Amino acid sequence: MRDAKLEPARKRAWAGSSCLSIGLNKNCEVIEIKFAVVLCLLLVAFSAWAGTFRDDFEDGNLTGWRQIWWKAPGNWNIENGQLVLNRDHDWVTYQTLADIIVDDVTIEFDAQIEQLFRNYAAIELGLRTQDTDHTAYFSIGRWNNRWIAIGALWWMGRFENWHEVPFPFEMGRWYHFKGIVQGNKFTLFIDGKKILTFNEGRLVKGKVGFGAAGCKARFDNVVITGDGVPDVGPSGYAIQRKALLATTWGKIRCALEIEF
Ligand SMILES: [Ca+2]
Repeated sequence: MRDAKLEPARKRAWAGSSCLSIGLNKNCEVIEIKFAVVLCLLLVAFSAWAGTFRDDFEDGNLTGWRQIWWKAPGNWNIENGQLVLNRDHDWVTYQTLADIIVDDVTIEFDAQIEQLFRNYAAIELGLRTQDTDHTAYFSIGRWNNRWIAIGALWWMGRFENWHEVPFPFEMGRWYHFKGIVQGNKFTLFIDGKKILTFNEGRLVKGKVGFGAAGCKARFDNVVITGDGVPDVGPSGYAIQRKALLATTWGKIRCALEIEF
């Protein structure tokens, strides 16, 4: 590999400084290898530990998202840089970050309800969604002819830990939704204002996403931040996956080249 090309003087200089920095000269080469491996692992680990996934849907695809639906899949389309869901069904469907499991996380996005189809019609934020029987969530919309914001746990197919407050939702108006979970605390903000919060300790990790039921809804500018979330965006994976892989490989190669 790169050892044949590495300049001896450069290698010696780095080796000397590394041994000096840890105060050891004996078995220097072994220590160097360990140091390089640790450096490599740290770089890779830090790149995976925390990040921000952004999607403004301007590239017209849903790469990186995976649908989780209750009862029936949804009809999702991207129109003019917005994600549109036509959901003439009482049960919700989500788009979640594919293959990403989170514990503490923040999800925010812009959304509106354009048309009502059912008596239950709402936009939802799914937090620590494990499957269709286990999720914590916020729901904002119409429930039995009341316009409310709900925070609850859907646990083994039942509503538990239910919290609700009146919320005068306006049809056709864009809102900025933000859901945060830290430890056991779940909090919902709408347009920067705290709407409700609740504590729940039964779900410690899961997927993160958004969706709707009983209406035609529009979504845009999704931003998800948290441990285990990759740095991607502004339009999801389509234009960034290559760059992300190149950056990660660049970090690994850099660490290896220093040593070998
Ligand atoms: Ca957009």
